[in-house]
Amino acid sequence: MLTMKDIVREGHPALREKAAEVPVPFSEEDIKIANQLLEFVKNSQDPEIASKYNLRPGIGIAAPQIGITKRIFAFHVTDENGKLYSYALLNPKIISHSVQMTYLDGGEGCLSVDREVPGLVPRYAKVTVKGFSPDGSEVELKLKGLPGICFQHELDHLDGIMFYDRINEKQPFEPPANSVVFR
Ligand code: K2U
Ligand code: NI
Repeated sequence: MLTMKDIVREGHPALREKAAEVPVPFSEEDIKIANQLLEFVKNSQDPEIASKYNLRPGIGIAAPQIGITKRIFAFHVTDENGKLYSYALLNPKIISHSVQMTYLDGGEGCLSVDREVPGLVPRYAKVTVKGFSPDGSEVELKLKGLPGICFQHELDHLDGIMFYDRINEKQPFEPPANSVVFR
């Protein structure tokens, strides 16, 4: 199982590369990576496992965060209505998005960033996304709220973008134009 020692931190080149599309049909190795990422996120939210293995709680993680520059990430997150979104996705993409923006009230953090970076991170309020599950089936989702923010945070990791790259340097707490806060 993956633990915190497998997670690379700021300064590691994998966090700044554009990750490569995963060849189809998916190899056993790429399927294993996808499943391990989802297992990590689930474990990190299990109080017993997280405490036993000292895991930092997360709702998502991307392959570049374990040093693998492939377009794979996982998320395990519940929306404001209690609907669980639990997916490992290969070759994920945003196929459309709202004009309206949002941002997480307290700003964002990252499993690869061992420091607080204050400021609001602009995200699309609603996204329509697609990707492929490890079994090869196509997944298309309409996401908003925390699942939508999480998807965009993880997709950024596949493009070498860190959340703080998106914070307004001059006015870090200025709400983005045309945005609604997510609390
Ligand atoms: O990619 C990662 O480093 C995991 C991130 C994902 C994330 C960060 C900010 C906003 C959405 C997703 C976090 O460590 S997960 C920790 C967390 C938990 C609950 C709410 C927000 C962030
Ligand atoms: Ni992150």
